[in-house]
Amino acid sequence: MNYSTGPFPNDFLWAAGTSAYQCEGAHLTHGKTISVVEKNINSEYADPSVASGHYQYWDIDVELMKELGLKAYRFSISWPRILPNGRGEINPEGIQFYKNIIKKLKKYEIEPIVTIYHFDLPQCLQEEYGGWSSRKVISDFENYCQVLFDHFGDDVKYWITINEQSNMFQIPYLMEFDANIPLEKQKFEMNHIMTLAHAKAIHRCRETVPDAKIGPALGIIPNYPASPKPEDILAAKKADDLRTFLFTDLYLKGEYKTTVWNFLVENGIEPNIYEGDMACIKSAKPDFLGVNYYQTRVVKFIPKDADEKDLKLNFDGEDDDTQYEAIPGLFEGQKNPYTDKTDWDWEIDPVGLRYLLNEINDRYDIPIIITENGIGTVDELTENGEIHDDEKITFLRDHLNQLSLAINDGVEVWGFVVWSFIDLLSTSSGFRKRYGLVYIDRTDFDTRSLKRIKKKSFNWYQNVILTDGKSLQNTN
Ligand code: BGP
Repeated sequence: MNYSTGPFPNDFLWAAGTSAYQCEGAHLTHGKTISVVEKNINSEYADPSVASGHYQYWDIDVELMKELGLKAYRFSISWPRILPNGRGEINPEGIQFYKNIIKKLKKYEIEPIVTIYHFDLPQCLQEEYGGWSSRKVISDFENYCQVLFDHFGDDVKYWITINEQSNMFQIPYLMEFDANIPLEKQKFEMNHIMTLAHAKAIHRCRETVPDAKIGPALGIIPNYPASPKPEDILAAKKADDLRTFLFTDLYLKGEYKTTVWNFLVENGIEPNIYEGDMACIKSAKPDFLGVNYYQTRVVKFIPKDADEKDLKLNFDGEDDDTQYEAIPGLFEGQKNPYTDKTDWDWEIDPVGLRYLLNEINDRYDIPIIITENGIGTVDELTENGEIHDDEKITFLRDHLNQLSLAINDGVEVWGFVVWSFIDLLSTSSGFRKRYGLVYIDRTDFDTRSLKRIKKKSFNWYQNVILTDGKSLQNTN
């Protein structure tokens, strides 16, 4: 890679991102069928039928990307828009929709980075065989990937296999589980099946689009020990093993981490591994690791016999993120007294990004792209129709500065995707929580004009891109 004299490489991909169900709308029209997440998301406030109106206004949106100066745009393709029955007949309108976007991106020299799977399994496959709980999904996913590589492979050279496999099983509305099987057992079985699907996607990509780069995007929350107590230090390590390195070791080394495997066996929740599974996973080497980074977490040790009533297993997926995950015998999350919090109580920790990137680099020595980073805020339109989202600017500036320090530390990072390009349906909180550089004129309950309005952060990021990050050293 060529390094410039500035803090970022010359060919750094300055990007922004979205995902299909969060921005497109038109969720049951133009040949598309419903996905699991669209069916299960809290419909009281999160209605995917219109979302950000991107299906209708994609053209305006790409014009705005050009104006912003984006070098790359990360978006996801909706499986049920391409294959309404999960497999078989292809929806030509779906293909055309993404072809139009890609064509216009290429015209403006904006590199498409395409996520193959961002939470949206076709609901029909869930009903037919239980979705990710069945090995049948692997060949359907493989076939879906093949359709994408065949139709878009000439123009798309960056592919993300699966978004946030690490979080998928923790957030109830992203998956459907069978009430008759112990939950944790199902989760790790599904995780194994999904890892195989990811591996198959890489194999298909190598065969069909050999000049493309492909890798997964993980949501990673690094864990800090609550104190210098040795038990707490170990608890943080175990939390990282279970919530991060389980996935990175599978993707990047093709192995189950021994500490995690032992934990799974001790609890009788290990997945079934068939002959050939691990060879398939190991031989699917990603070109890069995508990292979605929002926050860190503090954990302390809790004994096995801790009072169950006080324990919260996993996120509840709703607004109240102050409910911390706790696993008796391993760890319990708690608030960090040293970091600021977002309006949704997420820890704001730019230094944590540098820490994480160094950690990954030391373990795996693999090129990295930040596939998501940003902050959800309550943005208000002023009387003049402007949005002064200074909190977002500060957040992004601080994280980008830490990113440049990580690059200086020797970590190879080739791109940064602001989450998100336009305001979209927050996975947990609808339109109250806005991540976009571009405001969408709508609320949770009123779709209003869907007008696109550039926020202050849009102009700020435009300048960052224009100066290749050199403006970061200055002010807002
Ligand atoms: C990641 C998802 C994104 C996005 C983001 C913010 O987990 O990949 O799709 O939603 O988190 O999360 P939220 O919208 O819940 O604030």
